Amino acid sequence: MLITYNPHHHLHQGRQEMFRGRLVDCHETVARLDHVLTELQRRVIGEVRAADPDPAGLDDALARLHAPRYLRFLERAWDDWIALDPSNVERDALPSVWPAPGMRHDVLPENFAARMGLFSFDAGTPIVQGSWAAARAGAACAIGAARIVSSGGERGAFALTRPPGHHAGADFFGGYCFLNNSALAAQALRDGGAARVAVLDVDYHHGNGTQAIFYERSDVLTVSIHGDPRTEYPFFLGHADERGAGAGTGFNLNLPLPRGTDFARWRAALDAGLTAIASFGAQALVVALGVDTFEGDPISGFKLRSADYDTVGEAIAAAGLPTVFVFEGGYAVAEVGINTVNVLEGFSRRSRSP
Ligand code: SP5
Ligand code: ZN
Repeated sequence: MLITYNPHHHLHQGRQEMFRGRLVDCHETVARLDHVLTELQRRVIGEVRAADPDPAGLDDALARLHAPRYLRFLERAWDDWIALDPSNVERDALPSVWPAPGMRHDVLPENFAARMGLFSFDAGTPIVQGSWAAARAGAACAIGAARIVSSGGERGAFALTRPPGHHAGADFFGGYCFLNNSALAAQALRDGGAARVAVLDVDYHHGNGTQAIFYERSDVLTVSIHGDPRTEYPFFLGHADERGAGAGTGFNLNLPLPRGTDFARWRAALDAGLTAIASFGAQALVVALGVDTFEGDPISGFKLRSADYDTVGEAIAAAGLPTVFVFEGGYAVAEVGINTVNVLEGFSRRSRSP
């Protein structure tokens, strides 16, 4: 399989995120991706290549799924943050005020702090000077991987990118995410000729952004296995009764599991998700690959062990679909590399000898 990484990912590194009334060090770090790259050098899974950060048609592809005024906001965010107060150059940009339901979302505030609130849902996702460049190149990485799989060049590809994407919606950031890389990869597979595409989100946290983007569409099935939002982030979406709306009714499947879930129970949910993907008749698959389901993850609550990830990769390969893996969460330092590469190794082995 082909592995492409975001060559500009290091331009995004937040300093602190808001957590329960204090600022704590960011969990979403440059080192996460570097751990995966190091492991990919130790165990050769396939060619590792820097992604083209600015391929043809990138901005049009972004505007297919994201609102133009949101993209403009992101592009100018750092300059606007400095314009708000020149001493802000020493601080990451974080929102602190949001429009509640019933307040106006249609009027774009002139005040930048207010605009940040309009386009976000948490105070855990700092914007820094290089965030836009990193996020844009990261989206390019995911779209590029999908285009390679679409063209039949590879059965599988891995977009190794950060910042992650699955919490970002059409017009909001949050959960360390700005642009929805997995959704953009799914759309690229559609544009490449797959009539039905499935997104399988195995990150610990519900893929609320991806669900929202495709909620009323029947051509993209979204499946997410995640910590029950009654107790787990992102809290306000991801329940089992969310099945899609309008034309998309029946094309969203949430499989929430309680904190503390072990691999046997998680694996049963994976099988249910893969069964739904087969019944849907998917012609291509995007895996939103978060490895924050690991027992040692510092911010999550499932109990998967490193060896389990190999089994996950095998099970995904057994679906027999052209597959684009997109890197999402996973925060337990070195094991992030081992666990991610275990998935890819299981997938590759099973792909070669089905
Ligand atoms: C892509 C992804 O996995 N995003 C997850 C975003 C979770 N953000 C909230 C996490 C708050 C956890 N803080 C724990 C502090 C422990 N000292
Ligand atoms: Zn996560």
